Amino acid sequence: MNIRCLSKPFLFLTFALLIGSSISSFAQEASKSPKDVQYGALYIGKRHDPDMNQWRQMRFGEFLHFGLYSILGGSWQGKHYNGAAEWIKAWAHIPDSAYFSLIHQFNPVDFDADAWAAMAKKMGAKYVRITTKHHEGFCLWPSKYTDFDIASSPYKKDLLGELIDACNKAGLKVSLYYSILDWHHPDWRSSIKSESDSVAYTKYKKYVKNQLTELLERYPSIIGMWFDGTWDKSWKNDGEFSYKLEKYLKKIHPGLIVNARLRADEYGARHFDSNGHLMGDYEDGFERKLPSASDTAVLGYDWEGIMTIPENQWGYNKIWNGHVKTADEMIELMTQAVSMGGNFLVNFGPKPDGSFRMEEQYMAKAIGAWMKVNGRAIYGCDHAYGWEKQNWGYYTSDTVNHKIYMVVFNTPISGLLKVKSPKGQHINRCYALSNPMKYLQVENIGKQEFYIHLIKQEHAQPYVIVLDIKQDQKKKREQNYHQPAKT
Ligand code: 16Z
Repeated sequence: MNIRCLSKPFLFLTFALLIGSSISSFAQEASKSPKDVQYGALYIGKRHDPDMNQWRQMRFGEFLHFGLYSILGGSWQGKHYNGAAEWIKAWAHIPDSAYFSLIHQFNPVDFDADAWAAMAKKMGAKYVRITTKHHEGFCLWPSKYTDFDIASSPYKKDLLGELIDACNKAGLKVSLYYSILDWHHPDWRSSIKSESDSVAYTKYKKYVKNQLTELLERYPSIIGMWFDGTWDKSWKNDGEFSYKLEKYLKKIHPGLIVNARLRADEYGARHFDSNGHLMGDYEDGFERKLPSASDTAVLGYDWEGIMTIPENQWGYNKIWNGHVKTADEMIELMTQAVSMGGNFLVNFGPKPDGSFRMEEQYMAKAIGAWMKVNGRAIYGCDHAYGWEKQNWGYYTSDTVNHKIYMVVFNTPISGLLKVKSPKGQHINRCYALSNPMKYLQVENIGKQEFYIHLIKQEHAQPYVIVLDIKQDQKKKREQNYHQPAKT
């Protein structure tokens, strides 16, 4: 069997197309002349059912990449590869037989479902997403549709099921990653060039549908599916299939939350259909980067950013080269995401024995300590409509409790934080979240413009200033809108 991996330059091109497509221009262009799209968005606008509302309120989650690649940790035959560790089969041109034989070494003896759940919980995550099957094709649950699964490894047990139970017990929700691209399955194709390709790929799509049905039936508590590996022609050119698949999954699992990457419409448009409407329930293109803090284009739909701790490693890599993010940097990225109305996930790549490297343990602890004190500026918060971003950091808003949170990352030398409030919103009280009894002076310096006088100017960490807001009844802004489903 040939390695059906993609070459390096092609990968970068794909990546640019996949992640870099400008959403705003897409939406603008498409809105000019509505096209007749049969396999586009299932509905227009944001979902406001209880499942989606809950998902949006959670705001912060943990991503886990775990598979056969974890065993190699970025090394093959004495050579280390700095590319993303979960792609090592491609970087090191590992032959199928050698790579797929890794299944006989998969034995995470130190895996402790409760410990994994506790780590996510302690970090302050509200949901966990794990790779059930990455591009390599190895399944982290015992699947009746393949032997290339955990049941056939020395570990044997249902790691996925154990993790889901432990997470649920700890009060965490679970979403599952599933790759359409599959280097192992004999019927997977990147493109359809012959009748036999077509026959094979039809079988492969049946396999996908079977496995997804199996996952949803085995693990009924899961809240979402996150699809990856959908950029190949074979998949993109069958918009009808992914359209029907999204509908089917939501029918057998009502409330399921699906990322936009699953879909392509019949014109091959991905993420956003040919009329500029988001397909799936949220946009997922914000991978290792976030929209800029002034990009209002993202406010019309739900979205989620996913972040690696090192530059570009999802699966376990023994050696982290390049810049490794600190917890404070991660907290800033998370805050930025929430300030732009998005969710945020931090990725972890457990070691092959099922334990976590020190850097990851430290990251989880440090974020958790911050979230314990400041989490209310994140959970349940949204973009602060009308509050113009200032240089000290980011606003988030809790409209239920009428609070605006100022998450401060850069304290001005003057000790004065500038605030411009939108018309109709009045600052009743202002205080540091860490010291709510001590009100801070709010000096009016102009029309809707204020200086908040800090008491303390030295801060070792990002901190939160709270504004209690009173809003004029007549100026109440409509923050989110939802148009009824098209189908
Ligand atoms: C080259 O473009 C990419 C970059 C990352 C193709 C796939 C991916 C995969 C990563 O392996 C990881 O699972 C990430 C979430 N996913 C998009």
